[in-house]
Amino acid sequence: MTKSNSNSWESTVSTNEIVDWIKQQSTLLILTHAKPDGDALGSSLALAKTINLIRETSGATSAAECWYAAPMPSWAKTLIGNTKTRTIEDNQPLPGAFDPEGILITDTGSWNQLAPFAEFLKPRLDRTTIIDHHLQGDAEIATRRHIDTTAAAAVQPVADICCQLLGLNSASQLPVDIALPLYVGLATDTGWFKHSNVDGRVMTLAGELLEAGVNHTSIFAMLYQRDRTSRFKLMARALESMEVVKEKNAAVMTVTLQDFKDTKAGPGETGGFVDLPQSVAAIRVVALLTEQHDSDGTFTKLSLRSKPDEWEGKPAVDVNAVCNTLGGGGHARASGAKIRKPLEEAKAMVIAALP
Ligand SMILES: [Mn+2]
Repeated sequence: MTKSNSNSWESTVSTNEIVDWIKQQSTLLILTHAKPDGDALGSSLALAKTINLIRETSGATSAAECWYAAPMPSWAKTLIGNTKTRTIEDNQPLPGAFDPEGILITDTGSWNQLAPFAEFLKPRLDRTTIIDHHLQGDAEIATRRHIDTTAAAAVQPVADICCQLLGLNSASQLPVDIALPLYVGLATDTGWFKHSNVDGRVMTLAGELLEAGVNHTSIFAMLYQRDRTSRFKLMARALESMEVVKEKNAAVMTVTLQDFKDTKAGPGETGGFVDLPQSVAAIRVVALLTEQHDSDGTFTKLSLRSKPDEWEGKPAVDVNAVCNTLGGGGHARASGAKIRKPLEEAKAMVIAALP
């Protein structure tokens, strides 16, 4: 039995209690981490679509909307459909007039990842609820938290909430436009059902979502077969930069602002690069360092991945622990950090932090 404590990063409410809380809110704003991925978009949109469906069928007008901090993936539009969303570009002020009764945050609970919304959120923490599956977060953001670190994706607890809101026994009964974003979150956070976080619950939910009518081949094509050539040129730069360190067990790749400029690729086009060197037998840890720019200047974004040595029985490096020492975190096998240092300096710090 886990104890509930309002100050530590653990669950304080069940999904049933979140369902009751949602029903009491007349207007809801749904937020997720900046630069949203499949699980961030999937979890937030499935909730918004479910809440709005209930309001529509009961005669009231739609009342849930999602705000996203750019950049957005190119396929986001297909998932969004007719759901009310707002994308906040870098340095753009947040809409001041909207004052939602409740705020739901999915797939994160850390200030780092919610920075673009911080000024809006801070005076409204008492009306905020978090649904997440990460190992770390800032508990002060919401006293109502459902954190399932055993879930592979945030869409898992969200699917449960959507079913409860609609009075369904199984996700196979969900409308397809709600099943679709859930499937996207589940498939992307598991690396298309191949990461260590896949278990029976993941496959059961995936099966139910397929029964609900999700077309998985068209989702795969939408997510992974619509790249621009600029992404390939950038990928070549990243692979070219690869350095093998730590007795050939770790690979470090860098992508510079100049690489983006030369290849005409956008900041959203580095997805999946960090997974590539893992196909090398000896490589057990991969670091991708991306040079980025925001209103506070240039910084380095770190992505870290690890894999166990299946032949010699060595466990995977806990990259969450490594990222913790660099001010970041995430999951044991997939983590990240935002390092406010120039690329080369950040690279030296990362190599030093690796076991
Ligand atoms: Mn996630």
